[in-house]
Amino acid sequence: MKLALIALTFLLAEAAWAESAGVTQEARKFSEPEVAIRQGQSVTFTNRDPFTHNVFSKTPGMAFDLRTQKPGASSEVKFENVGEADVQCAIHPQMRMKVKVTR
Ligand SMILES: [Cu+2]
Repeated sequence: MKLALIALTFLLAEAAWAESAGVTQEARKFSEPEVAIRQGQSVTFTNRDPFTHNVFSKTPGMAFDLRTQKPGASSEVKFENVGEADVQCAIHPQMRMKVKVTR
């Protein structure tokens, strides 16, 4: 039990620092409240809903806009600057998450 917990902790730490992170949009929600990546890494946003989303961020230095993202579509966003991006969906204002980028 204790070992399993330690293994899980390692897995989670690994996931947080993976080459790139994946976030899905499903049931009008982001799959993660926040993801942590390193400068220069990417986050892939995948729409798993049967309707469109429009994921974007207006955070200075980290802004992007995926525009209309159709069901099943994936888009990769590369983050070149350190900081904390507030990510939202223009169609569903309740959808929010953060991308934390460190050096
Ligand atoms: Cu949406």
